[in-house]
Amino acid sequence: MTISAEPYVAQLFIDGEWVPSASGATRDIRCPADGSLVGIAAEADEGDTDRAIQAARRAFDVGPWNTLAATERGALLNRVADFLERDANKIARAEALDTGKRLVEANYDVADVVRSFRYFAGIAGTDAGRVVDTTSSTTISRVVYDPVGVCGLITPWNYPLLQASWKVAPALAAGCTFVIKPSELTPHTTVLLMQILVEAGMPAGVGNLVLGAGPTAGAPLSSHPDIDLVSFTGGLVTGRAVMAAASASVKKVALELGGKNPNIVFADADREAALDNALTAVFLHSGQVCSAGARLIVEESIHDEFVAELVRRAQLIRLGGPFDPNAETGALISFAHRDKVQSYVERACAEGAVLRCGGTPPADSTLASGSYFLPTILDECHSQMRCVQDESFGPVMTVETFVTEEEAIAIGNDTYYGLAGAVWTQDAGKAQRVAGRLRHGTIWINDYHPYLPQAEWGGFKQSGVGRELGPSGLHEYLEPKHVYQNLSPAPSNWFNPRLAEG
Ligand code: TXE
Repeated sequence: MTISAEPYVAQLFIDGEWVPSASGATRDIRCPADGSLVGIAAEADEGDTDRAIQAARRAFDVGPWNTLAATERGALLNRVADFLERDANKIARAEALDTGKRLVEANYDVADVVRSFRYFAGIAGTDAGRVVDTTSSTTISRVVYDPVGVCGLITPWNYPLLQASWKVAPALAAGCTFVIKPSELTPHTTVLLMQILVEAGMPAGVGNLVLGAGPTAGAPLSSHPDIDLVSFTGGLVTGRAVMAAASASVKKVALELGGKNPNIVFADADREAALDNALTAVFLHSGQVCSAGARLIVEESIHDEFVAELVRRAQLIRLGGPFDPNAETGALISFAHRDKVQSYVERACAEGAVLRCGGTPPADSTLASGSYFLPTILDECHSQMRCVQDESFGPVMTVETFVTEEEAIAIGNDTYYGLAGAVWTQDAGKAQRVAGRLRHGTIWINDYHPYLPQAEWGGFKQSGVGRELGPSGLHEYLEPKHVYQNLSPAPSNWFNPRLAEG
């Protein structure tokens, strides 16, 4: 089954020009759903990225992007949102083909991207800083916000355009310039976004795009002395490498590194809502979601009945390609990633987890050319197990139990990650007590997955550094600067006034 039309051709965008890589190298982009060729992308190396960084540096140092009124930058972001809406169908299709996700999910993603641009358009210029009381009528002290400078933006493959928008929109609103490198697996929608930014009036050099592998095309964005801030979304291991490389020139660093997110279900929860959402929490986009509720922590008294019903439903989830109207979830991003998920499940079983369903690719021969993996439930787990601690980033749920509220909180916090978590109970007081003590960046009560551009997104502990979205998502790209003015200058005479005498 071939689901793509003519493959797209993706080039680098450096200093206002679409260009091939200096070496002429390219990379084939294949749809995870069936392995068909969907695109051919230029493959940059360190030299290409260096040129892109120099362009962004010049555009920042020479201006005038960083000195424009912030409201003008906001107006550009609103035009971008308009064009994204105009091209929504084309963009969603491109995202579905690169990632293998269902078109219906890609449509939601594009709508979310539009909301991100509109949110940052709206808050651009709304915080002019503050005046500080100097206790003197002859001095003025202000704290203002400067753009942080040239930003390196590195994004992954699970939500390529959405994650790009969470970085590009605030960077531009703040007056920064940037070089973005999307995942080498899913470049298409970031290319389309750059085309739209140009159409909306972004000046040459302000936004630059490099494509290719992380260690070559991406690495300079965290190590190059001309980059002032690196914002990275991806895996923990790469995130640590980015942070280490950034330390040589003491860059600002923003990291979103995923999570192993607890979904805590009390016996008094609305049973149908908790069941249904427990499935979506972990199996949405085949578990390739940083906030996936991959860790079910269920009150012991309802465990058997709850898990039996989850297993029954998980086995009914239909897998299929982006344009299959019957599909309920898609393929994993690559065969290499599927192998990783499979070995994660095998290791979990070896350490004592009980496999209740899934654990393998589907037997269905019509899915054999895609990197599909069955929804998987691993029971009888506990937090000392690697499978409970480590992210699988696949459709894999681990199940643990608790007896007391205190125990539920302790288990929910027993992780080196801290991105998100949920609590299900009809007792509002208990919900608030548990939410208050969970050490995660987002807590849902009686829900899973909603997020708002107005609310901060990011993690405690090793889930990352800094926040995206919300006012903090803009402030990542701003440097506070204290400006102090003496309206009545006079000698301070700190040293003996004789120094001033001839
Ligand atoms: O991610 P990488 P991978 C997790 C998930 C997954 C694991 C590995 O658990 O199994 O990460 O996935 C670029 N310098 N998440 O290997 O390597 C790379 O080209 C600079 C969670 O695909 O983190 C891509 O653009 N950049 C996550 C980006 O980093 C480098 C989403 C992410 O790739 C680089 C995806 C380097 N040395 C995976 N090496 C989330 N938080 O949502 C790679 N890159």
